[in-house]
Amino acid sequence: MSLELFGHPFSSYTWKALIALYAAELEFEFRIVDAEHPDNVEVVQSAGPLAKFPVLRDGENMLFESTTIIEYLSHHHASDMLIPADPDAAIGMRMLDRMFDNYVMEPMSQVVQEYIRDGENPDEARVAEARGKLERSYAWLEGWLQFYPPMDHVTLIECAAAPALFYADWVSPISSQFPRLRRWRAHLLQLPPVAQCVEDARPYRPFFPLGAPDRD
Ligand SMILES: N[C@@H](CCC(=O)N[C@@H](CS)C(=O)NCC(=O)O)C(=O)O
Repeated sequence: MSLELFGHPFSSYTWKALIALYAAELEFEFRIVDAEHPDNVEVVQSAGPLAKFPVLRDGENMLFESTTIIEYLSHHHASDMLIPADPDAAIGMRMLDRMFDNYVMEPMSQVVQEYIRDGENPDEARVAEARGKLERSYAWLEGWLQFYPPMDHVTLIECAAAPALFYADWVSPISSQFPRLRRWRAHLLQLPPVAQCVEDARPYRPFFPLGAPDRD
């Protein structure tokens, strides 16, 4: 039975799962979730309580939550290449995954949501608070990167980091105060599985609520 991923090419969490699928060189069907594909929307609605994507279908198995999807792919289809089988080695990786989702993706998406709510008149206090959180995360990552050299190998960390940093930098540019983080973001974007996501999402850039920058 073939793997099917339901998501959208411009969605950061869809990228997270796509990067894993591309890195493990797994065959899969991409099912776009949009108004023109109501069947795919229905699958996503039936998978989890809030109809969020990505969703992975593997025969009888239906999974939502990008990290869970990567855990499943790594264990069942990729010989543990995305998350080490050794529990201790995996703990640090899972902590970083939570770091990217909760402390980078979340404040980035708070800013985006504020512009979706009212692009002309976003709540400046909320935007400033979310950008402040991003700055604190950038500072933490700058320190962490002393011990984590850029790798060509893709793990759960790269899957979570690449989309989070790609869009976070659009919302709150990573300043020259954080040279290691800037270099690592550039490194991540040129990894083939990530570059593929960047290219496939390019046609949707005009829909970015803050206006997509003319780079990347
Ligand atoms: N924690 C979820 C977050 C998924 C998520 O927020 N997906 C967004 C797209 S990037 C979504 O489904 N948005 C549509 C909606 O919330 O209705 C995961 O890791 O998969």
